[in-house]
Amino acid sequence: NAPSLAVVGVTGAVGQEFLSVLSDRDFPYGSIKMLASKRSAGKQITFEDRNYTIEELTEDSFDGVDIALFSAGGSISKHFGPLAVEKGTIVVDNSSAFRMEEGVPLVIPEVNPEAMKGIKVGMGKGALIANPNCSTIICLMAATPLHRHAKVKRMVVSTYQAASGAGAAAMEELELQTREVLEGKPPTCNIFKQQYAFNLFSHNAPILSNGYNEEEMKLVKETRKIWNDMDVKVTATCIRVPVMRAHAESVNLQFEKPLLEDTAKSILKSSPGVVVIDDRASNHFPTPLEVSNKDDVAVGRIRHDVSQDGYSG
Ligand code: 11C
Repeated sequence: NAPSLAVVGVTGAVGQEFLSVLSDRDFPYGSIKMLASKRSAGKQITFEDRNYTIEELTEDSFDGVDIALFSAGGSISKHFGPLAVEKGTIVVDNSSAFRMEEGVPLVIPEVNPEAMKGIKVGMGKGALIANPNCSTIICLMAATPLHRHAKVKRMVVSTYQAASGAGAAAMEELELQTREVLEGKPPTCNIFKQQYAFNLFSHNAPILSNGYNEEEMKLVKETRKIWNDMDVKVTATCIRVPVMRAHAESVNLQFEKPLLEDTAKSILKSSPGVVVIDDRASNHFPTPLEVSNKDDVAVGRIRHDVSQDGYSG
């Protein structure tokens, strides 16, 4: 029996991605509920040649739902996630609401599927599964295969994050601002409160008392949970760049055991969900435009760090 699904936050940027991934992967489903806020309720949506009416998310939305994909913000997840679980629904939550909660698996399927052990669709038993922040997912897709081989001691991450990470409205504002600036008009700054087009700035997440912003600390804490390694040293600097889709990152890894450049390359080439684009001769490495709308994480600029011991270039 194909499971019944619900998409919570179906009108958002991630909600729309949920639908396109379900379709691309021929995910089997018996029925699908399109859920959103009152504002969008009643609107029509077409998915796989069928018309759906968007329903308002309520406490009764999850009766008979096997799997619910949530991406409507942390407070919606906090309120409705546990209610759905009580109804026997398996909730996959894209928000940060439950990620660090003990007992909630924080999963990247290619990295730690074992964290979901015991959770089964169709048994009528609900569960919460959290997915990490997008910056963590991208980083660990590349770092984990190398970590398994040589054990990461310290990881320094710098991000170049696209508008898509901040949602559909941020993408619209980037486009609008770009037009406005080119036309010599003052840019509309509703989402980020500063000019985004032709600019870049420190990530918009709140700054914490240690001087890091929340986005940076997510990389630190989520990595430790996913790798089940409380000792791994992680630091991050997160930057928003005026790119429409696809985050980029610089990831500097220090290992416990020696790891040759060629070994790292061949490990990455054979890692599921990773593609290596690393053509030094033509200076061709991954770009956001090249990877947008694709599932794989592209890795390039793979090289031994000259500042580290053991470099013999
Ligand atoms: C961004 N990654 O690009 C963020 C947004 O914890 O899921 C997602 C925040 C989160 O702005």
